[in-house]
Formats: sequence, C-alpha cells, structure tokens
Amino acid sequence: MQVDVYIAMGSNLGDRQRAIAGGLDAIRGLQSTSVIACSAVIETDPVGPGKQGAYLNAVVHVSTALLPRELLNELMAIESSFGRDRSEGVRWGARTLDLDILVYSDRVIDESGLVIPHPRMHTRDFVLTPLCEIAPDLMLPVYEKTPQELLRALQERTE
Ligand code: A4P
Ligand code: MG
Repeated sequence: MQVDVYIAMGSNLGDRQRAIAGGLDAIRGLQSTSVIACSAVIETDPVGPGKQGAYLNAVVHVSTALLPRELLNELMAIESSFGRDRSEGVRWGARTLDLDILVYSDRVIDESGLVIPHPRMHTRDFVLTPLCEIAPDLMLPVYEKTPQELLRALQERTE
C-alpha cells in the first residue's frame, strides 16, 4: 500500500547544494517510492551547539510502499553515501546530509531509534517553513494541528 510521507533534508557541510540535490535524486530512486513534491531549498541559521555554518533545508513529499523501518534504513544509507560521519556523535552537530522522517501517513511510532511524527518539528522554523509550502493544511497526528498552525504558534512564541 502506498502512503504519504514527508522527509526533511538538511545540510551544512561541504557542497550543500549537491548534497540536497543528490539526496532528492537518491530518494527518487528508492524502490516503490515516488516524489510528489519538493519545497524550495532555503538557507537557515544553525540551531545547535558550537560554531556551525548555515544550513540548506528542504522538505520532500513522497508516496512510498516502504515500511517505516525500511524507509529509515534506506535514508540512513543515503546519508552515509553522502559522507555523513556519525562517529563524533555530536548531537545536532554539523552534517553533510541529514534526512529525517517527519510524518508517515497517520502513523504514530515511538520506538527506540524511530519516533514519528518527528518530536521536535514543532520547534523548528527550518522544518515548518518548507513543510508549510507544500502541505500547509496537513493534519498532523499527535500534534493535532496543521503545519500552518504550528508555524504560527512558533512565530508567536519567538516574537
Ligand atoms: N530517529 C528517530 N526518529 C527518527 C525519524 N523520524 N527520522 C533516529 C529519522 N531518524 C530518526 O539521528 C539520530 C537517530 O535518530 C538515528 O539513529 C535514527 O534512528 P541523527 O541524524 O544521527 O542525529 P541528529 O540529526 O543529530 O538528530 P536529530 O534528532 O535528527 O536532530 P534534529 O532535531 O533533526 O536536528 N539547524 C538548521 N538550521 N537546520 C537543520 O536542518 N538540523 C539539526 C538536527 C540541528 N540544527 C539544525 C538542523
Ligand atoms: Mg537526523
């Protein structure tokens, strides 16, 4: 069965354009998966520790028959193929390519190594802005709000 999935892409190391464009191509090449829409790629200030460069971020909407774990494994393989090195283990540190599953249909998953919907998406402008561009009215499980409502709430908190 094909389901709708939204994936966040981020890069702030090396050739960021190439990583985002190549990540999108690799997602397009996944079995039983087609890309329905991709947001504009935006440049964003880094959120996280230490000194890091600016990110490029985008969100892609796919239709896939891959199961959540299968998709996660494929995305981690794509990250690795773009030279992502987790060995330093710095959470929220710089990365060549980060692919996060934001939403997987109406599924709610809270397991070790896989939490969907993404638990921090409501705090992140760099996720909500591109998500709003392609799915402003999508009703998000758990949050029970749309991306547009979450973005408005975030902007009100930070004003
Ligand atoms: N994992 C659990 N749930 C998921 C999911 N829904 N999708 C696990 C993908 N992975 C998921 O990931 C750590 C573990 O999360 C994986 O092993 C997977 O099993 P990671 O990519 O190594 O670590 P991370 O990316 O540092 O953590 P996380 O939680 O993805 O970080 P965030 O919250 O996404 O933050 N600033 C700007 N401007 N733009 C950015 O894109 N990104 C981050 C990363 C920080 N600051 C940023 C940006
Ligand atoms: Mg990640």
